Amino acid sequence: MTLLDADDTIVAIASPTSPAPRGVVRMSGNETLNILQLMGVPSAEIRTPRRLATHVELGSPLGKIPVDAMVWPTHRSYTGQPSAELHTYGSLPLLRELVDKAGRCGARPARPGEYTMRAFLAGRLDLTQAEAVLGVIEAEQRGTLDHALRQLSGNLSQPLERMRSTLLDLLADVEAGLDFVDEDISFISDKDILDRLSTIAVELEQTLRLMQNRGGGSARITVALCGPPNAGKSCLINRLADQQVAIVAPIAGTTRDTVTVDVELQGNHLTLVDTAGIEEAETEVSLQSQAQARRSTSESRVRLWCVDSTSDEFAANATELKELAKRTRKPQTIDLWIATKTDAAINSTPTSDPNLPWIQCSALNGDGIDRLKKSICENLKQHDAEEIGSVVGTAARCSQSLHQAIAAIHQAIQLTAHQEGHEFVSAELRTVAQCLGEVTGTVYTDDILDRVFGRFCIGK
Ligand SMILES: Nc1nc2c(ncn2[C@@H]2O[C@H](COP(=O)(O)OP(=O)(O)OP(=O)(O)O)[C@@H](O)[C@H]2O)c(=O)[nH]1
Ligand SMILES: [Mg+2]
Repeated sequence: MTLLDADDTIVAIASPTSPAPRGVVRMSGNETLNILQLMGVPSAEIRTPRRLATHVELGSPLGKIPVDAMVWPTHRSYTGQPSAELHTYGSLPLLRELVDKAGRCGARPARPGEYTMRAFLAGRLDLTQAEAVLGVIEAEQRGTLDHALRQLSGNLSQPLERMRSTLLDLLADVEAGLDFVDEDISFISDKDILDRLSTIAVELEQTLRLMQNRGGGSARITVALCGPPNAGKSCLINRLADQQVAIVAPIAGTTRDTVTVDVELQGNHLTLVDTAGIEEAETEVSLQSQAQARRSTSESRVRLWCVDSTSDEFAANATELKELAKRTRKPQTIDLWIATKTDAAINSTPTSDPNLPWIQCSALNGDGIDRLKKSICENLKQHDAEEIGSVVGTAARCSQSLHQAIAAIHQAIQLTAHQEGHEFVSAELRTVAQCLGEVTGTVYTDDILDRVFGRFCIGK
Protein backbone atom coordinates (compact mmCIF):
# COMPACT_ATOMS: atom_id res chain seq x y z
CA MET A 1 0.00 0.00 0.00
CA THR A 2 1.50 3.36 -0.84
CA LEU A 3 0.41 6.77 0.23
CA LEU A 4 0.52 8.20 -3.27
CA ASP A 5 -2.87 6.91 -4.36
CA ALA A 6 -4.69 8.13 -1.25
CA ASP A 7 -6.54 10.54 -3.55
CA ASP A 8 -8.11 7.86 -5.75
CA THR A 9 -11.77 7.28 -5.14
CA ILE A 10 -12.18 3.79 -3.73
CA VAL A 11 -15.15 1.46 -3.45
CA ALA A 12 -15.79 -1.83 -1.63
CA ILE A 13 -18.42 -3.93 0.05
CA ALA A 14 -18.30 -2.92 3.72
CA SER A 15 -20.78 -5.41 5.18
CA PRO A 16 -19.96 -9.05 6.07
CA THR A 17 -19.90 -11.45 3.12
CA SER A 18 -22.30 -13.82 4.87
CA PRO A 19 -25.99 -13.57 3.97
CA ALA A 20 -27.71 -10.67 5.75
CA PRO A 21 -30.87 -8.65 5.27
CA ARG A 22 -28.92 -5.45 4.48
CA GLY A 23 -25.60 -4.85 2.76
CA VAL A 24 -23.38 -1.80 2.49
CA VAL A 25 -21.09 -0.53 -0.27
CA ARG A 26 -18.71 2.21 0.78
CA MET A 27 -16.95 4.82 -1.31
CA SER A 28 -14.36 7.46 -0.46
CA GLY A 29 -12.39 10.02 -2.46
CA ASN A 30 -12.69 13.35 -4.20
CA GLU A 31 -14.68 11.93 -7.13
CA THR A 32 -17.33 10.35 -4.90
CA LEU A 33 -20.11 12.78 -5.78
CA ASN A 34 -19.40 12.64 -9.53
CA ILE A 35 -19.33 8.84 -9.47
CA LEU A 36 -22.59 8.72 -7.54
CA GLN A 37 -24.15 11.06 -10.07
CA LEU A 38 -22.99 8.80 -12.95
CA MET A 39 -24.52 5.84 -11.10
CA GLY A 40 -27.85 7.64 -11.05
CA VAL A 41 -27.75 8.91 -7.46
CA PRO A 42 -28.65 12.63 -7.66
CA SER A 43 -25.77 13.91 -5.55
CA ALA A 44 -24.17 16.72 -7.54
CA GLU A 45 -25.95 19.42 -5.56
CA ILE A 46 -25.40 17.94 -2.09
CA ARG A 47 -23.52 20.33 0.20
CA THR A 48 -24.15 18.85 3.66
CA PRO A 49 -24.33 15.22 4.87
CA ARG A 50 -27.54 13.75 3.52
CA ARG A 51 -29.50 10.54 3.29
CA LEU A 52 -31.26 9.85 -0.01
CA ALA A 53 -33.78 7.15 -0.77
CA THR A 54 -33.01 6.43 -4.41
CA HIS A 55 -32.45 3.76 -7.07
CA VAL A 56 -29.45 2.48 -9.02
CA GLU A 57 -29.91 0.91 -12.45
CA LEU A 58 -27.87 -2.27 -12.66
CA GLY A 59 -29.05 -3.35 -16.10
CA SER A 60 -30.62 -6.64 -17.07
CA PRO A 61 -31.49 -8.89 -15.31
CA LEU A 62 -31.23 -7.02 -11.99
CA GLY A 63 -32.80 -3.78 -13.19
CA LYS A 64 -33.40 -0.88 -10.83
CA ILE A 65 -32.61 -1.63 -7.20
CA PRO A 66 -33.65 0.56 -4.28
CA VAL A 67 -30.70 2.12 -2.45
CA ASP A 68 -30.42 4.25 0.66
CA ALA A 69 -27.47 6.53 -0.01
CA MET A 70 -25.71 8.27 2.89
CA VAL A 71 -23.54 11.02 1.46
CA TRP A 72 -20.81 13.02 3.18
CA PRO A 73 -19.99 15.60 0.50
CA THR A 74 -16.96 17.28 2.11
CA HIS A 75 -13.83 16.39 4.07
CA ARG A 76 -15.94 16.23 7.23
CA SER A 77 -16.25 12.45 7.15
CA TYR A 78 -14.62 9.38 8.70
CA THR A 79 -11.94 9.26 6.00
CA GLY A 80 -11.50 13.01 5.78
CA GLN A 81 -12.70 12.87 2.15
CA PRO A 82 -16.05 13.10 0.36
CA SER A 83 -17.57 9.69 0.92
CA ALA A 84 -20.76 7.69 0.71
CA GLU A 85 -22.43 4.49 1.80
CA LEU A 86 -25.01 2.72 -0.32
CA HIS A 87 -27.31 0.54 1.76
CA THR A 88 -29.38 -2.07 -0.02
CA TYR A 89 -30.33 -5.78 0.07
CA GLY A 90 -27.62 -7.96 1.61
CA SER A 91 -27.22 -10.15 -1.47
CA LEU A 92 -23.55 -10.64 -2.27
CA PRO A 93 -23.90 -10.86 -6.08
CA LEU A 94 -26.01 -7.71 -6.04
CA LEU A 95 -23.49 -5.84 -3.89
CA ARG A 96 -20.73 -6.97 -6.29
CA GLU A 97 -22.71 -5.59 -9.20
CA LEU A 98 -23.01 -2.28 -7.37
CA VAL A 99 -19.22 -2.20 -6.82
CA ASP A 100 -18.66 -3.04 -10.50
CA LYS A 101 -20.95 -0.24 -11.53
CA ALA A 102 -19.06 2.22 -9.31
CA GLY A 103 -15.88 0.87 -10.92
CA ARG A 104 -17.19 1.56 -14.42
CA CYS A 105 -18.03 5.09 -13.27
CA GLY A 106 -14.47 5.78 -12.11
CA ALA A 107 -13.87 4.24 -8.66
CA ARG A 108 -11.19 1.66 -8.02
CA PRO A 109 -11.56 -1.34 -5.68
CA ALA A 110 -10.35 -0.53 -2.15
CA ARG A 111 -7.51 -2.50 -0.64
CA PRO A 112 -7.65 -4.02 2.86
CA GLY A 113 -7.91 -1.37 5.56
CA GLU A 114 -7.77 1.49 3.08
CA TYR A 115 -10.70 3.39 4.61
CA THR A 116 -9.20 3.27 8.07
CA MET A 117 -5.81 4.22 6.61
CA ARG A 118 -7.37 7.30 5.06
CA ALA A 119 -8.91 8.17 8.43
CA PHE A 120 -5.41 7.86 9.89
CA LEU A 121 -3.84 10.00 7.14
CA ALA A 122 -6.57 12.60 7.68
CA GLY A 123 -5.62 12.75 11.36
CA ARG A 124 -8.95 11.29 12.49
CA LEU A 125 -7.26 8.38 14.25
CA ASP A 126 -3.75 7.58 15.39
CA LEU A 127 -2.23 4.18 14.67
CA THR A 128 -3.21 2.57 17.96
CA GLN A 129 -6.77 3.73 17.36
CA ALA A 130 -6.70 2.33 13.82
CA GLU A 131 -5.67 -1.01 15.26
CA ALA A 132 -8.42 -0.67 17.81
CA VAL A 133 -10.90 -0.47 14.92
CA LEU A 134 -9.67 -3.90 13.89
CA GLY A 135 -9.84 -5.02 17.53
CA VAL A 136 -13.49 -3.94 17.68
CA ILE A 137 -14.31 -5.80 14.46
CA GLU A 138 -12.55 -8.97 15.60
CA ALA A 139 -13.58 -8.94 19.28
CA GLU A 140 -15.16 -12.22 20.24
CA GLN A 141 -15.84 -11.44 23.83
CA ARG A 142 -16.99 -8.61 25.96
CA GLY A 143 -13.64 -8.01 27.66
CA THR A 144 -11.74 -7.86 24.35
CA LEU A 145 -14.35 -5.54 22.91
CA ASP A 146 -14.15 -3.22 25.94
CA HIS A 147 -10.37 -3.08 25.54
CA ALA A 148 -10.61 -2.27 21.87
CA LEU A 149 -13.19 0.43 22.55
CA ARG A 150 -11.04 1.97 25.25
CA GLN A 151 -8.04 1.93 22.92
CA LEU A 152 -10.20 3.49 20.22
CA SER A 153 -11.09 6.29 22.61
CA GLY A 154 -7.35 6.99 22.98
CA ASN A 155 -6.54 5.44 26.35
CA LEU A 156 -3.30 3.98 25.03
CA SER A 157 -2.17 6.78 22.74
CA GLN A 158 -2.93 9.61 25.17
CA PRO A 159 -0.43 8.54 27.85
CA LEU A 160 2.13 7.72 25.14
CA GLU A 161 1.64 11.11 23.50
CA ARG A 162 1.95 12.78 26.90
CA MET A 163 5.23 10.94 27.53
CA ARG A 164 6.47 11.90 24.09
CA SER A 165 5.57 15.50 24.67
CA THR A 166 7.37 15.54 28.07
CA LEU A 167 10.33 13.98 26.33
CA LEU A 168 10.36 16.56 23.54
CA ASP A 169 10.30 19.36 26.15
CA LEU A 170 13.27 17.75 27.83
CA LEU A 171 15.02 17.34 24.50
CA ALA A 172 14.46 21.04 23.77
CA ASP A 173 15.99 22.02 27.13
CA VAL A 174 18.97 19.73 26.61
CA GLU A 175 19.57 20.90 23.05
CA ALA A 176 19.16 24.58 23.93
CA GLY A 177 22.18 24.17 26.20
CA LEU A 178 24.25 22.63 23.38
CA ASP A 179 24.49 25.97 21.59
CA PHE A 180 26.02 27.58 24.64
CA VAL A 181 28.43 24.84 25.63
CA ASP A 182 31.43 27.14 25.10
CA GLU A 183 29.99 29.81 27.37
CA ASP A 184 29.34 27.16 30.01
CA ILE A 185 25.66 28.09 30.19
CA SER A 186 23.34 25.23 31.02
CA PHE A 187 19.57 25.36 30.75
CA ILE A 188 19.00 22.26 32.77
CA SER A 189 20.90 20.48 35.52
CA ASP A 190 21.94 16.83 35.28
CA LYS A 191 19.83 16.12 38.34
CA ASP A 192 16.78 17.58 36.63
CA ILE A 193 17.46 15.49 33.51
CA LEU A 194 17.85 12.34 35.59
CA ASP A 195 14.62 12.98 37.51
CA ARG A 196 12.62 13.57 34.36
CA LEU A 197 14.13 10.61 32.54
CA SER A 198 13.49 8.25 35.47
CA THR A 199 9.84 9.26 35.59
CA ILE A 200 9.39 8.58 31.88
CA ALA A 201 11.32 5.28 32.14
CA VAL A 202 9.02 4.01 34.89
CA GLU A 203 5.91 5.01 32.94
CA LEU A 204 7.19 3.40 29.75
CA GLU A 205 8.04 0.14 31.48
CA GLN A 206 4.59 0.07 33.01
CA THR A 207 2.96 0.68 29.63
CA LEU A 208 4.99 -2.12 28.03
CA ARG A 209 4.04 -4.51 30.82
CA LEU A 210 0.36 -3.72 30.52
CA MET A 211 0.52 -4.05 26.75
CA GLN A 212 2.13 -7.45 27.00
CA ASN A 213 -0.35 -8.61 29.62
CA ARG A 214 -2.93 -8.16 26.96
CA GLY A 215 -0.85 -10.07 24.39
CA GLY A 216 -2.99 -13.18 24.72
CA GLY A 217 -6.15 -11.22 25.16
CA SER A 218 -8.09 -12.93 22.42
CA ALA A 219 -7.87 -16.36 24.06
CA ARG A 220 -10.92 -17.64 25.89
CA ILE A 221 -11.05 -16.93 29.60
CA THR A 222 -10.75 -20.08 31.68
CA VAL A 223 -12.71 -20.53 34.89
CA ALA A 224 -11.55 -23.44 37.05
CA LEU A 225 -13.68 -25.13 39.70
CA CYS A 226 -11.34 -26.32 42.40
CA GLY A 227 -11.48 -27.55 45.98
CA PRO A 228 -11.56 -30.72 48.07
CA PRO A 229 -13.06 -34.01 46.78
CA ASN A 230 -16.83 -34.26 46.99
CA ALA A 231 -17.26 -30.49 47.36
CA GLY A 232 -19.82 -30.47 44.55
CA LYS A 233 -17.59 -29.10 41.77
CA SER A 234 -18.84 -31.42 39.04
CA CYS A 235 -22.45 -30.84 40.01
CA LEU A 236 -21.79 -27.08 39.85
CA ILE A 237 -20.10 -27.17 36.42
CA ASN A 238 -23.12 -29.06 35.08
CA ARG A 239 -25.42 -26.42 36.52
CA LEU A 240 -23.35 -23.50 35.17
CA ALA A 241 -23.10 -25.09 31.72
CA ASP A 242 -26.73 -26.14 31.81
CA GLN A 243 -25.77 -29.60 30.58
CA GLN A 244 -24.36 -32.88 31.86
CA VAL A 245 -20.63 -32.60 31.15
CA ALA A 246 -19.09 -34.16 34.27
CA ILE A 247 -19.93 -37.28 36.28
CA VAL A 248 -21.40 -36.57 39.71
CA ALA A 249 -21.21 -39.22 42.43
CA PRO A 250 -21.11 -39.37 46.23
CA ILE A 251 -17.71 -41.06 46.07
CA ALA A 252 -14.76 -38.77 46.80
CA GLY A 253 -12.35 -38.80 43.87
CA THR A 254 -14.93 -39.18 41.09
CA THR A 255 -13.36 -36.66 38.75
CA ARG A 256 -9.91 -37.63 37.49
CA ASP A 257 -9.29 -35.99 34.11
CA THR A 258 -10.12 -32.32 33.87
CA VAL A 259 -13.42 -31.74 32.08
CA THR A 260 -13.93 -28.57 30.06
CA VAL A 261 -16.98 -26.93 28.56
CA ASP A 262 -17.42 -23.62 26.70
CA VAL A 263 -20.16 -21.30 27.88
CA GLU A 264 -21.26 -17.74 27.31
CA LEU A 265 -22.08 -15.60 30.32
CA GLN A 266 -23.37 -12.10 29.64
CA GLY A 267 -21.22 -11.75 26.52
CA ASN A 268 -18.12 -13.34 28.07
CA HIS A 269 -16.93 -16.45 26.25
CA LEU A 270 -15.61 -18.69 29.00
CA THR A 271 -14.17 -22.16 29.25
CA LEU A 272 -15.23 -23.82 32.49
CA VAL A 273 -12.78 -26.43 33.79
CA ASP A 274 -13.78 -29.08 36.33
CA THR A 275 -10.78 -30.44 38.22
CA ALA A 276 -10.03 -33.43 40.43
CA GLY A 277 -10.59 -32.77 44.14
CA ILE A 278 -7.38 -31.69 45.85
CA GLU A 279 -5.92 -34.54 47.94
CA GLU A 280 -2.69 -36.33 48.81
CA ALA A 281 -1.80 -38.42 45.76
CA GLU A 282 -1.32 -42.04 46.64
CA THR A 283 -1.55 -43.78 43.29
CA GLU A 284 -0.08 -43.11 39.88
CA VAL A 285 -3.51 -42.14 38.53
CA SER A 286 -4.04 -39.78 41.39
CA LEU A 287 -0.57 -38.30 40.90
CA GLN A 288 -1.46 -37.49 37.31
CA SER A 289 -4.90 -36.10 38.03
CA GLN A 290 -3.52 -33.93 40.86
CA ALA A 291 -0.86 -32.57 38.51
CA GLN A 292 -3.53 -31.74 35.92
CA ALA A 293 -5.69 -30.08 38.56
CA ARG A 294 -2.78 -28.00 39.82
CA ARG A 295 -1.96 -26.86 36.31
CA SER A 296 -5.55 -25.79 35.61
CA THR A 297 -5.81 -24.08 38.96
CA SER A 298 -2.67 -22.02 38.49
CA GLU A 299 -3.32 -21.18 34.84
CA SER A 300 -6.98 -20.18 35.09
CA ARG A 301 -7.98 -16.55 35.06
CA VAL A 302 -10.93 -17.15 37.38
CA ARG A 303 -10.95 -19.76 40.14
CA LEU A 304 -14.09 -20.88 41.88
CA TRP A 305 -12.91 -22.33 45.19
CA CYS A 306 -15.66 -24.74 46.22
CA VAL A 307 -16.13 -25.78 49.83
CA ASP A 308 -18.92 -28.07 51.05
CA SER A 309 -20.98 -26.00 53.48
CA THR A 310 -22.49 -29.16 55.01
CA SER A 311 -19.09 -30.55 55.93
CA ASP A 312 -17.69 -30.44 59.47
CA GLU A 313 -14.40 -29.59 57.89
CA PHE A 314 -15.65 -26.45 56.20
CA ALA A 315 -13.42 -24.11 58.23
CA ALA A 316 -10.31 -26.28 57.97
CA ASN A 317 -10.81 -26.75 54.23
CA ALA A 318 -11.34 -23.04 53.72
CA THR A 319 -8.11 -22.18 55.56
CA GLU A 320 -6.14 -24.69 53.55
CA LEU A 321 -7.55 -23.50 50.24
CA LYS A 322 -6.88 -19.90 51.12
CA GLU A 323 -3.20 -20.71 51.60
CA LEU A 324 -3.14 -22.55 48.29
CA ALA A 325 -4.93 -19.70 46.52
CA LYS A 326 -2.41 -17.21 47.87
CA ARG A 327 0.57 -19.34 46.79
CA THR A 328 -0.70 -19.84 43.26
CA ARG A 329 -2.33 -16.56 42.36
CA LYS A 330 -1.01 -14.29 39.59
CA PRO A 331 -1.68 -10.56 39.25
CA GLN A 332 -4.61 -11.16 36.88
CA THR A 333 -6.19 -14.01 38.85
CA ILE A 334 -9.72 -13.65 40.19
CA ASP A 335 -10.51 -15.88 43.19
CA LEU A 336 -14.13 -16.43 44.19
CA TRP A 337 -15.21 -18.41 47.24
CA ILE A 338 -18.18 -20.72 46.91
CA ALA A 339 -20.00 -22.37 49.81
CA THR A 340 -21.72 -25.30 48.07
CA LYS A 341 -24.78 -27.47 48.85
CA THR A 342 -26.54 -24.76 50.84
CA ASP A 343 -29.85 -26.59 50.35
CA ALA A 344 -28.55 -29.29 52.68
CA ALA A 345 -26.75 -27.12 55.24
CA ILE A 346 -28.31 -27.76 58.64
CA ASN A 347 -27.31 -24.52 60.28
CA SER A 348 -26.72 -21.32 58.46
CA THR A 349 -23.57 -21.73 56.41
CA PRO A 350 -20.37 -21.29 58.39
CA THR A 351 -18.39 -18.48 56.90
CA SER A 352 -15.47 -18.72 59.24
CA ASP A 353 -13.23 -16.29 57.43
CA PRO A 354 -14.70 -12.81 57.30
CA ASN A 355 -12.03 -11.85 54.74
CA LEU A 356 -13.58 -14.16 52.17
CA PRO A 357 -16.91 -13.02 50.80
CA TRP A 358 -18.63 -16.38 50.35
CA ILE A 359 -21.07 -16.91 47.54
CA GLN A 360 -23.57 -19.42 48.84
CA CYS A 361 -25.16 -21.70 46.30
CA SER A 362 -26.80 -25.01 45.63
CA ALA A 363 -26.16 -26.78 42.35
CA LEU A 364 -29.04 -29.05 43.25
CA ASN A 365 -31.86 -26.53 43.43
CA GLY A 366 -30.16 -23.60 41.66
CA ASP A 367 -30.10 -21.19 44.60
CA GLY A 368 -27.37 -18.58 44.28
CA ILE A 369 -26.33 -19.68 40.77
CA ASP A 370 -27.35 -16.39 39.16
CA ARG A 371 -25.47 -14.51 41.85
CA LEU A 372 -22.37 -16.59 41.09
CA LYS A 373 -22.64 -15.96 37.33
CA LYS A 374 -23.10 -12.26 37.96
CA SER A 375 -20.13 -12.16 40.28
CA ILE A 376 -17.87 -13.83 37.69
CA CYS A 377 -18.87 -11.29 35.03
CA GLU A 378 -18.63 -8.28 37.32
CA ASN A 379 -15.18 -9.28 38.53
CA LEU A 380 -13.95 -9.75 34.96
CA LYS A 381 -15.34 -6.38 33.98
CA GLN A 382 -13.82 -4.61 36.97
CA HIS A 383 -10.38 -6.18 36.39
CA ASP A 384 -10.47 -5.27 32.71
CA ALA A 385 -11.40 -1.69 33.53
CA GLU A 386 -8.30 -1.39 35.71
CA GLU A 387 -5.94 -2.35 32.91
CA ILE A 388 -4.72 0.05 30.23
CA GLY A 389 -4.03 -2.86 27.96
CA SER A 390 -4.09 -2.83 24.18
CA VAL A 391 -5.53 -4.89 21.40
CA VAL A 392 -3.40 -7.88 20.49
CA GLY A 393 -2.14 -6.48 17.18
CA THR A 394 -0.96 -3.28 18.83
CA ALA A 395 0.97 -5.24 21.45
CA ALA A 396 2.70 -7.28 18.76
CA ARG A 397 3.56 -4.27 16.61
CA CYS A 398 4.63 -1.92 19.37
CA SER A 399 6.55 -4.08 21.83
CA GLN A 400 9.73 -3.72 19.84
CA SER A 401 9.45 0.06 19.60
CA LEU A 402 8.77 0.32 23.32
CA HIS A 403 11.70 -1.99 24.14
CA GLN A 404 13.96 0.22 22.01
CA ALA A 405 12.60 3.35 23.67
CA ILE A 406 13.26 1.91 27.13
CA ALA A 407 16.79 0.81 26.18
CA ALA A 408 17.54 4.28 24.81
CA ILE A 409 16.16 6.02 27.88
CA HIS A 410 18.33 3.87 30.16
CA GLN A 411 21.29 4.67 27.96
CA ALA A 412 20.47 8.38 28.34
CA ILE A 413 20.28 7.94 32.12
CA GLN A 414 23.71 6.26 32.16
CA LEU A 415 25.25 8.95 29.97
CA THR A 416 23.85 11.71 32.16
CA ALA A 417 24.92 9.99 35.36
CA HIS A 418 28.46 9.69 34.00
CA GLN A 419 28.40 13.29 32.72
CA GLU A 420 29.29 12.16 29.23
CA GLY A 421 28.01 15.31 27.53
CA HIS A 422 24.55 16.45 26.59
CA GLU A 423 25.01 15.90 22.85
CA PHE A 424 25.09 12.12 23.49
CA VAL A 425 22.08 12.37 25.78
CA SER A 426 20.16 14.29 23.16
CA ALA A 427 20.88 11.62 20.51
CA GLU A 428 19.36 8.97 22.79
CA LEU A 429 16.35 11.16 23.52
CA ARG A 430 15.77 11.52 19.79
CA THR A 431 15.70 7.74 19.49
CA VAL A 432 13.13 7.53 22.30
CA ALA A 433 10.94 10.16 20.63
CA GLN A 434 11.19 8.32 17.31
CA CYS A 435 10.19 4.99 18.88
CA LEU A 436 7.23 6.49 20.76
CA GLY A 437 6.14 8.27 17.59
CA GLU A 438 6.13 4.95 15.76
CA VAL A 439 3.71 3.48 18.28
CA THR A 440 1.09 6.19 17.87
CA GLY A 441 1.91 6.91 14.23
CA THR A 442 3.28 10.45 14.66
CA VAL A 443 6.28 8.99 12.85
CA TYR A 444 5.39 6.42 10.21
CA THR A 445 6.69 4.72 7.10
CA ASP A 446 4.94 2.83 4.30
CA ASP A 447 6.21 -0.33 5.90
CA ILE A 448 4.52 0.42 9.23
CA LEU A 449 1.27 1.32 7.43
CA ASP A 450 1.42 -1.92 5.45
CA ARG A 451 1.81 -3.91 8.62
CA VAL A 452 -1.06 -2.17 10.38
CA PHE A 453 -3.61 -1.91 7.60
CA GLY A 454 -2.71 -5.08 5.71
CA ARG A 455 -4.40 -7.07 8.49
CA PHE A 456 -7.76 -5.42 7.89
CA CYS A 457 -10.36 -6.84 5.62
CA ILE A 458 -11.41 -5.04 2.44
CA GLY A 459 -14.12 -2.47 3.04
CA LYS A 460 -12.86 -1.40 6.49
N1 LIG B 1 -27.63 -31.53 48.52
C1 LIG B 1 -26.73 -31.25 47.58
N2 LIG B 1 -25.87 -32.20 47.19
C2 LIG B 1 -24.95 -31.89 46.24
C3 LIG B 1 -24.89 -30.61 45.66
N3 LIG B 1 -23.87 -30.59 44.79
C4 LIG B 1 -23.34 -31.81 44.79
N4 LIG B 1 -23.98 -32.62 45.67
C5 LIG B 1 -23.70 -34.01 45.97
O1 LIG B 1 -22.37 -34.12 46.45
C6 LIG B 1 -21.75 -35.30 45.95
C7 LIG B 1 -20.46 -34.94 45.25
O2 LIG B 1 -20.74 -34.14 44.15
P1 LIG B 1 -19.73 -33.91 42.96
O3 LIG B 1 -20.24 -32.82 42.12
O4 LIG B 1 -19.43 -35.21 42.29
O5 LIG B 1 -18.46 -33.47 43.77
P2 LIG B 1 -16.99 -33.15 43.22
O6 LIG B 1 -16.50 -31.98 43.97
O7 LIG B 1 -16.99 -33.07 41.77
O8 LIG B 1 -16.21 -34.43 43.70
P3 LIG B 1 -14.84 -35.04 43.12
O9 LIG B 1 -15.00 -35.18 41.67
O10 LIG B 1 -14.75 -36.34 43.80
O11 LIG B 1 -13.76 -34.15 43.52
C8 LIG B 1 -22.76 -35.95 45.01
O12 LIG B 1 -23.43 -36.96 45.72
C9 LIG B 1 -23.72 -34.83 44.69
O13 LIG B 1 -25.03 -35.31 44.43
C10 LIG B 1 -25.82 -29.61 46.12
O14 LIG B 1 -25.85 -28.46 45.70
N5 LIG B 1 -26.72 -30.01 47.08
MG1 LIG C 1 -16.06 -34.14 40.39
